[in-house]
Amino acid sequence: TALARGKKRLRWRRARSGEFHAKMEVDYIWGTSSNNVPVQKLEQHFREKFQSCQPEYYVKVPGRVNLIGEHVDYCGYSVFPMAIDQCIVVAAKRTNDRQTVRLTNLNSDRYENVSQNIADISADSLGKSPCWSNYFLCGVKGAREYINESQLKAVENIGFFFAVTGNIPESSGLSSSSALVTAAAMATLVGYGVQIDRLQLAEISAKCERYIGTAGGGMDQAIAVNAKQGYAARISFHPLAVKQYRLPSNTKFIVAQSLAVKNKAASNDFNTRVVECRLASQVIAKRLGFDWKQMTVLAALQKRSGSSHDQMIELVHRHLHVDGYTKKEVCEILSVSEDELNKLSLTPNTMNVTEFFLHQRALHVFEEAKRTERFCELCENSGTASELGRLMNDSHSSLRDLYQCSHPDLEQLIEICKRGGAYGCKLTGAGWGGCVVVMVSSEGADDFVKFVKDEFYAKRTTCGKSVDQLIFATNPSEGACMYATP
Ligand code: ADP
Ligand code: NG1
Ligand code: MG
Repeated sequence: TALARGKKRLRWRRARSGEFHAKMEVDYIWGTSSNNVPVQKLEQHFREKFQSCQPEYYVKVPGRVNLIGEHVDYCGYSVFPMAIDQCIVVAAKRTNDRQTVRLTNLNSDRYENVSQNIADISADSLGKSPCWSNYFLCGVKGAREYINESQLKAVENIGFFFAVTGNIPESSGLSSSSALVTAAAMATLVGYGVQIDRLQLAEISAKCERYIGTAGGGMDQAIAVNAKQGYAARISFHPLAVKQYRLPSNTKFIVAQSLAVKNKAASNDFNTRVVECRLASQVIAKRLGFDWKQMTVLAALQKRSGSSHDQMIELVHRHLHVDGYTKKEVCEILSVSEDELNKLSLTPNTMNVTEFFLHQRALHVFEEAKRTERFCELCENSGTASELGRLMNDSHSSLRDLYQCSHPDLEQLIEICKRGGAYGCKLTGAGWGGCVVVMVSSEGADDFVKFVKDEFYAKRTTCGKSVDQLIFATNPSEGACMYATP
């Protein structure tokens, strides 16, 4: 099938006047890697909630773990993630209920049912609350923004039934949010019968997730859509590009939850980091006499100045002081009023931040960009596990000390992983809790997992979760796919 062969285009049949073509060209063999997602239960739930209707198609989008290149995607630098088995699954059916999306979740104790007129989904309403349905509706909106006026007209009578389930540990840095948003965008486009390229699907999903309020970079959606089974990927931006990489054969990657969770859209911590990087770029640009308003990402600044990573690191030391910057000081340097700065550089939830650590954040980004390049080189040239592990350790130290996005519980877990004989370990995703990713030798993996279970999980309450869900070995999984019911 097109997807199983990894072809670039998802070839969905065009929908004509509301008629659904059940025989799609894309049908993925379901079950081979749906990793304990209860598809049967989802189908039953779908029938119960939606007048005994059967789903017409399913969409499955995986979470991801990032091996290196943390907090650099929104600065324009490459990242190195792989998709995991855990995923979001959406069961879908188009209805004649004009423009109404009805949304239900298999976990109905936790996630409320929602019914929403599609045309009323607005950026304003999505940004008001990071509730689960708003993530989904971001995806629906993103899909509709992608299609043109005449396509919109052709689908104006279509409504949807959507039922959702998933097993990506949420708010833990494995990108459950982006899997949900991307699955929603994909399910909507499939229903509309609109074709889209995988890279474009990744881009529209990254863009529409920002309606929830986080100014993310696009790594999560790019790997969720473009991952290939057995491969990690180097993802680069502007323009978006994906290069597949084999990982060293004698190693295994273990993911372990710190048990501290962090919803990224519920506080301004994530966006504060994004904005600190933006301001660092603009302040250095101003010092160098460039058009600083255009220099919103550090990679653009590097390109404009024609410098190497090391030269950028020198510029950080020369032009950015270690103490925090007040907003007033930034305004003085850039010769703008606070109102102008709000408009040019800040997000609604960072306008009241009083102190910006530009030196530390920019230093992390340039050094992490350099480490990521090195990591890719080592993967290409049979680098040793120790060399790769060292880069992961350095990445983590930098995230903890310069980026200040770790968590005390996660630090304990890191310390135990190191004692357990890891080649390398680091937090993955945005941080402030969430998961660590650990590189271990293949033959030592079982002993390592047992060690961490005894030293970390046995000493904590795990909120009813089985320990095997909290620490597991992971292999690179396949990206987003769909399945049309026969
Ligand atoms: P992550 O690191 O997992 O991406 P985020 O804070 O970005 O964490 O997003 C987590 C949010 O995504 C949750 O609060 C919830 O609203 C939504 N979410 C994740 N998984 C599911 C699911 N299975 N069902 C419904 N909503 C989900
Ligand atoms: P998580 O933790 O999965 O929400 C976030 C961003 C990524 C990236 C990482 C840090 C979103 C949707 N995701 O991931 O773009 O910046 O943090 O490397 O904003
Ligand atoms: Mg997220």
